[in-house]
Amino acid sequence: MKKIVIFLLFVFTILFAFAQSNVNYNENKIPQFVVPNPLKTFNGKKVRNVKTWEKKRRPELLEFFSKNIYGEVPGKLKISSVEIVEESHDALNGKATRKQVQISFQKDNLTLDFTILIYLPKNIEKAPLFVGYNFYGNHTITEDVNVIISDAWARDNESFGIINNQLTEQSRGVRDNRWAIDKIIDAGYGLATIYYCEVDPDKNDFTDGIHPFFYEEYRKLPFPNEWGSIAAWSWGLSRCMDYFEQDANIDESKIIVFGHSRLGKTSLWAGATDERFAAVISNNSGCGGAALSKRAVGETVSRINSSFPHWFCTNFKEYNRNEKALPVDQHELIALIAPRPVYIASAEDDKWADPRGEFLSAFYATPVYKLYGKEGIPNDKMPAVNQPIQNRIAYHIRTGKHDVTDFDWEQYIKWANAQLK
Ligand code: GTR
Repeated sequence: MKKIVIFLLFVFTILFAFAQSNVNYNENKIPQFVVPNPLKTFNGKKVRNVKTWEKKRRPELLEFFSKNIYGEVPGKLKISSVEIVEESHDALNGKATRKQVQISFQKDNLTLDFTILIYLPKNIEKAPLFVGYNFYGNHTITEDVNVIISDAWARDNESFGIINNQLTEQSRGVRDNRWAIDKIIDAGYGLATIYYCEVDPDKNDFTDGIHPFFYEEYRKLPFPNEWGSIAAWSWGLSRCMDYFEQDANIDESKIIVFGHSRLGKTSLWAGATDERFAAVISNNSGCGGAALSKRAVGETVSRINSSFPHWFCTNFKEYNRNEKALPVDQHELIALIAPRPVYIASAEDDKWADPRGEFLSAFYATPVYKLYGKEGIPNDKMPAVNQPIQNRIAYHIRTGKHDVTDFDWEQYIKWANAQLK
């Protein structure tokens, strides 16, 4: 038995090493490709003004991304009830109000709820707000003992004390380094966060989370053009927005949707599909987020679709090892956010996410922002590390690894101050 295990480990190690060696990080080995022109319709017409962009080009791009990449939401579902399950005016040493708001959905015999943890600065009547998902539960973003621990499914993580897919007290505050709460509140912004697996557990299973609310009984899977998990998480952010519109202490005209990594892919899609979001931040989002797919640097379409078959819609698999067939690329996802402010951020050591590909997307989205008279990224030369470009399209590459740091938040706050005034 022991011998078999050792043999299998050996085989896996070889296979893993082989798979890694196939990852391209070399600029000279990037396939030749043409960057699709965001200002040319699929049947070749030039887009010369905002009207044609908004009436013709934007809708056809949005439709393409919906049906072929993230997947369409198969119907509509309204919030059934909202309950403030906990509230305190004495949070964060007295400078903030904390609210934990449960959003519930009911349909036939199904129920689902998720809890938004909200901190609002006390000295502001109607606060602008950053909203974003977290990876391991609301209680991981702060040491605050009053934050409720979710009982939703969680990926096991021994160092966070997560076993049998259950979150525990042990992980309270373990991710507080990723959420600069004090800086955010001191700058006059609120912060709202939700545990993403409460909306849809991050696993290849369409019978859980919000998905089954949208299917007739005979159906267990979405159609090839229908949503994967990223679209489901984006949908959840829109439901948060529905709530923010009702909360008298929140300025719903200044909601900035934020996300890191897979959740940074999600924030871009949420910003593209829901124009109520005033600004979008996508931190280290990589493949299927800000990075250009056609470069095929680091993580590729086929890799992401095989490691995470549930993130995108089935139609996206058509482009596995076939990026050249894509009539769009991710700069056009950023362009869908125009003219609203959008911030793309990379990390120097996060090669898997292709920092240059993330930067170039921001650059190639610029002509659409220019149509609106807004400034994007001036040229295709990447800025030096830790030297942000902060226009209506903003970009930085910071030193360090795949992560969210105080440096990132300092830039986001400064830029939000300038853009949303
Ligand atoms: C990686 C994945 C990336 C990124 C990341 C994350 O494993 O390959 O696309 O989304 O996970 O979300 O942390």
